Amino acid sequence: MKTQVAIIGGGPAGLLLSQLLNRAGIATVVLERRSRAYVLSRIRAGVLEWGTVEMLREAGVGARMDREGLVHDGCWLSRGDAMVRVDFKEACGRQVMVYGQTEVTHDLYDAQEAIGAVVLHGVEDVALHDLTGAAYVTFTHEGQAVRLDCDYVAGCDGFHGVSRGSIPPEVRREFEKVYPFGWLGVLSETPPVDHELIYASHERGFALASMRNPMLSRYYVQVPLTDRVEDWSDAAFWAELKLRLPSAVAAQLVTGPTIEKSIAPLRSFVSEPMRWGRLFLCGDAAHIVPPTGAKGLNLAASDVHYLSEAFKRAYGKGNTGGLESYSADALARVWQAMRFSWSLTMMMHRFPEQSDYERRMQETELALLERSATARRLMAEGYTGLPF
Ligand code: FAS
Ligand code: PHB
Repeated sequence: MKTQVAIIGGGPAGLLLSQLLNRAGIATVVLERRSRAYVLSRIRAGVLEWGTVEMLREAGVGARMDREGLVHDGCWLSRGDAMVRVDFKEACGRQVMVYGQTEVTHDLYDAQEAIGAVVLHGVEDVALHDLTGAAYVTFTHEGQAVRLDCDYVAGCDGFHGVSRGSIPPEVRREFEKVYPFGWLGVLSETPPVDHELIYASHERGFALASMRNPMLSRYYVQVPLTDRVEDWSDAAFWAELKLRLPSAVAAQLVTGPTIEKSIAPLRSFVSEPMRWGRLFLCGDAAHIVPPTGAKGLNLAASDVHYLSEAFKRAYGKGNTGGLESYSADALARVWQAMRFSWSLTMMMHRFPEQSDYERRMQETELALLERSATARRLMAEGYTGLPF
C-alpha cells in the first residue's frame, strides 16, 4: 500500500487528523488495533474547549454536537458547603461545550465513512521503519502481512501505542508525575444534579458532578489506588458522593442504577520531542493529563490543529516550516494545559500525606477564587483553553 500520511490509531486524534487532511485533499490510511465498536465503548472525556468545537465544525462533524451538546458559561468549585462559581463568559468571553468523547468519536467515524477515508480495524503488529529515511509501516491485517509506504507517520496511538517507543530512548526526554489516587467514575440515567459542573473538594476527598445530557449523569469520586471497581456498590458510591458534595446540592441528587463504573489512575506525563524524522506524535501518544482540567481530549485536538495546518502548508505550498516547528508549537500549548491540570488537581484533591499547612493553602486558593476576578479569569482561561 502507499499513502501520503500513515496514521497509527483510530481514536479522536487519529480520526480528526484523517478527517481534516482528507478534506484538504491529502491521502491518509488510519490503522486501528481495536474494532470500531470497542473504540466507541470507551467512556472518557466530557468537556470540549471552544477551540475544539470550532475544529470539529471546520472538519464537517459539528452538526450533532451543535444539536445535542450543552453550551456552558461557567462551572462551580466547592469545599464543604462553600461554593464559588467561575463565569467563563464574564471572565474571558469564552464558553465550553459538554459533549462526550464517545459522541465525538462516533461523529468522526461516520464522517470518515461518508468521505470514503481508509480506516483499517483489527490491525496487529504495527511497526514503524526508517523514520529518518524513506519511512514505511508494516502490520498484519486479516491474516495478511502488509507494507504501507508513506511520506509521513502520525503517531496517534495513545499512551500504550508503539509510536512513542519508535523514537530512540536517547532522543526522548520524559517528564512524569503520578498522583497517589484514582477517579472512580459512573454513568447513570438520571438527571444531572446541577445544570453546570461542580468540582468538589472535601476532607474525605475530591468529587465531580458532570453530565452527558439532561438524562445522563457522569459522577466521579477520588479513591485510593488500591481500590477496585468491585469494592464499590452503587449504594456506597452514592453515599460517598453525597458526603463530598455541598449539602444543599447533595439533597437534590437523583440516584439510580449505574450503567458504567470504572477507575482511572491519574498522572501527568510529557514525552519530548513530539517529532522525530518523519514521525509526528499527537495526543495521548505524547502526553497524559489528570482529567481534573478536562484537557486530555482537548490537547489531542490541539496537536491535530498544529499538525494538520503543517501538513496543509507542506503539501499545498511546499513549505515545511510548520513541520519543522510542530514539536515546539504543540509543546508550548501542551505545557500550559499541563500546568492548569496539575494546579487544579493539587488544589482540589486530598493527598494522603499532606500537612495542615498544605490543606490551609488549598482552602486559601479557593478563597482567592471567590475574592479575585483576576484569579477567576486565570481559571476561566485555563479551563476554556488558551488560543491556538
Ligand atoms: P486514544 O487512546 O483515545 O486513542 C488511541 C487509539 O490507538 C486507540 O483507539 C487504540 O486502540 C489505538 N492503538 C493503540 N496502540 C495501537 C497499535 N499498536 N496499533 C494500532 N492502533 C493502536 N480526558 C478528558 O479530557 N476528560 C476525561 O474525563 C477523561 N477521562 C479518561 C478516562 C480514561 C480511563 C482514559 C484512559 C482517558 C481519559 N481521558 C479523559 C483522556 C482521553 O480522553 C484522551 O485524552 C483521549 O482519548 C486522547 O485521544 P487519542 O490521543 O486519540 O488517544
Ligand atoms: C466528564 O464529564 O467526564 C468530565 C468532565 C470534566 C472533567 C473530567 C471529566 O474535568
